Amino acid sequence: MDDGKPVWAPHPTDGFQLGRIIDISADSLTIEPLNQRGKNFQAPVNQVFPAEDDVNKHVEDNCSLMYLNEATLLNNVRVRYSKDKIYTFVANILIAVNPYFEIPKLYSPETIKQYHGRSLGTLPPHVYAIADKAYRDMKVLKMSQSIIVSGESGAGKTENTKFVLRYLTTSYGTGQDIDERIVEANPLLEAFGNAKTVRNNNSSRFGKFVEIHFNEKNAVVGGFVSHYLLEKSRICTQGQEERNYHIFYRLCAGAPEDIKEKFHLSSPDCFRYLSRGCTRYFSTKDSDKLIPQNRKSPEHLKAGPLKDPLLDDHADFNRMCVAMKKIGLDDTEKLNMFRVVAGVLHLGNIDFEEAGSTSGGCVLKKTCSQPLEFCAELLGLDEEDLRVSLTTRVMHTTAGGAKGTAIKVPLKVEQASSARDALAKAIYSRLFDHVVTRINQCFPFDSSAHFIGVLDIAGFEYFEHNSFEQFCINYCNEKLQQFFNERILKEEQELYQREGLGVNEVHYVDNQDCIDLVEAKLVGVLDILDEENRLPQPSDQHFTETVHGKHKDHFRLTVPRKSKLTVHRNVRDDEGFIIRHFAGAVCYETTRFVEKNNDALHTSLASLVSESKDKFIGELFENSNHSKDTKQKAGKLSFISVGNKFKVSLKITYFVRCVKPNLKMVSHHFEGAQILSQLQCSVLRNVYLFISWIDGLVKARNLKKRMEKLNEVVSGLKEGKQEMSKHMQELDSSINAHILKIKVCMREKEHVQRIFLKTPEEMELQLQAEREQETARQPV
Ligand code: AD9
Ligand code: MG
Repeated sequence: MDDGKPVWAPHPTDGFQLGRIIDISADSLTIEPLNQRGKNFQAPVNQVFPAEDDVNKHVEDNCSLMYLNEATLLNNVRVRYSKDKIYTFVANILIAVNPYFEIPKLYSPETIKQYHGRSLGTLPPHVYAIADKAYRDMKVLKMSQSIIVSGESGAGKTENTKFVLRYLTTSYGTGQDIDERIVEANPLLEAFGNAKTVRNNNSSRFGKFVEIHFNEKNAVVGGFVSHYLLEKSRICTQGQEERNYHIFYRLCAGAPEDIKEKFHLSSPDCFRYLSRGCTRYFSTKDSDKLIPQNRKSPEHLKAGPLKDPLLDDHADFNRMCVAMKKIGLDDTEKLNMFRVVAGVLHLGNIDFEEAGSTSGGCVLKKTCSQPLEFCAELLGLDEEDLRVSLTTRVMHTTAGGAKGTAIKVPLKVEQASSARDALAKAIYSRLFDHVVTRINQCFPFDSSAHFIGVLDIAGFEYFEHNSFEQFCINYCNEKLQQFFNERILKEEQELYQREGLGVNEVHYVDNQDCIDLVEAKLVGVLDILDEENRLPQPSDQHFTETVHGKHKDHFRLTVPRKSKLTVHRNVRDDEGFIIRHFAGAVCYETTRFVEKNNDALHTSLASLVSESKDKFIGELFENSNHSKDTKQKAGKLSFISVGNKFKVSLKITYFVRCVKPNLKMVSHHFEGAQILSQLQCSVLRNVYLFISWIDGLVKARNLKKRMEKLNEVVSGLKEGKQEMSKHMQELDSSINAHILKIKVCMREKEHVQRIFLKTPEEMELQLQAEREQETARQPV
């Protein structure tokens, strides 16, 4: 790199800039930027990379770059992005940059046809190319395949997942209803499981694994959706400028008037569960103002998250209804779902105040009789039973170890509020389970030979403030990382070792200890949190102290204050903990961990809803098991079941790594440094392991070839050497002979000249005169 050629050196906003090395010291280089002569700066040796000769040239597969490093990769992706080429291969990993606008014809039916049956690399990189490769591998190898789509929030995972589904059903479907239904299931899933967040207006708040099943003839026969970890805390409260699940707003905005009346719906601003994210207008103290209001407040409708200029809840409601119809849900089912959603909204408006008696309990606020009435009516519950179950809990007195009589223990205001929220979370999450179950019934299949599974998983999250939601998402990613480690890196490494290629071993970090820290029985953070929730007076502080107490010297866990790992030293030690994840250390602030984890229904509420007069509600709670561990097990098992599917049946995995080009969520804007950090420390970290490894591999292969060629030349040279010296001798003697001849000729020439005593010019003149005389003698 020190031969004066341009290099890529770090740049604070662009990621890298072109420069020239002008001085070298032990551990740093002095760089002169190409476009700012004289503005020299120092850069660590390991952050400066050789640049390609033509930095404006781009390649479809990063592996075909002359120099494969993170700077050339970033530049290649940047050049391609500027030409609206958002897909780039890194071997069989596809990088997909979110364009934030519709690129003409990129996903058209004609494009789908083009990729049909074409080998990887014969057409420009595309998510269709990956889908088709997975299909062809399934067909040839007779094994199920998987495609993992990952990336940070808003990077385009869900959109790319949908493109894969559409590609496979269009190309290899039977042209029947089922193909359309698999695609149309998405708007419904998104209505109930997606929400507006500060990072994505349509953020999936659950993970999903969609399987497309094929018969022996490799035609689509059906589909199956597994979901896991729906973000339940969002049902009751949202971050600033964020919203609850789309369905709530769509129902309020788009439902026909008769339905609105029947379900007592009005503006979203009238519901506590929809206005928490809008802290500009509401706080808990404002709750009185919320209840019950069958009016729209012009002030509340002016702006803010409830009225998002980018989201058209009314039109989206209609689109969702079309999708429901297409997948085969009838009006009764649709109304059942809407009724439960409305019931949850009214439940949220029930509020409590101290009873003012010596019992220490609470009562419903006077203004809450209507929400109570509406909620009970919509959920098929007895109004009085609901009131009692929300404000008391049933305990059994024990007499001599035997269960005694049941007594009603009054709940404090906070306890009743959290019981109400737990009920809302239980009802909504069961409704979501039901939506998924119903969707699965819409594309049934008797038997299938293989499937292609697409995993759409929220990527590793690390913000300024990280809470329970980030903890759950990062735990999921840690599991996925483990899968990646085991299946991809380990297997490929073994393969290269078998091939005898001297590629350096890639040292990936085994993250089992991190997973144990979260999910181990009794001592894992999840179990400690569940245990805290069971205490009579749970607190975030006590939970945090227990976590630190149980894992004093754990490599993966540390206290925020003393840690140098993150910048969150303003978080007190009893307010959080830092976990060293595979992708970096994250400080979790544990305030409201207990509340967010608390979705355990106390027995009286659980039995109240499961005995609902309403058949639909009754069925939602039918197979429920209210044992203490239900929630926690469900959280773990449902992910593990996805993981197990990988372990059991999948061989080859393709990765689509989505990249968010900028935080503004706009088109044609490439924030290099931001993208680089996604590539470096986030989900793409392994692509880099992969790249450096492929880089090593490529170099090793090239080296091997060059060595072979050189050896050929050397042995050729040896053989040729003797031959050559023989030739040289022959050549020498023939040259000498020639020289001799020339000398003889020269001497003869001089002799002739001397005889005639003439100079060559005189001889030439004489010859000319003789020729003229000769011509004159010729007869005319
Ligand atoms: V989250 O983790 O669920 O919050 P995703 O799923 O990664 O996130 P999503 O697919 O929802 O992101 O993409 C965000 C938005 O980017 C979409 O709503 C589109 O408006 C936009 N997008 C993403 N991919 C494309 C694309 N290939 N073409 C055009 C796109 N727009
Ligand atoms: Mg998504």
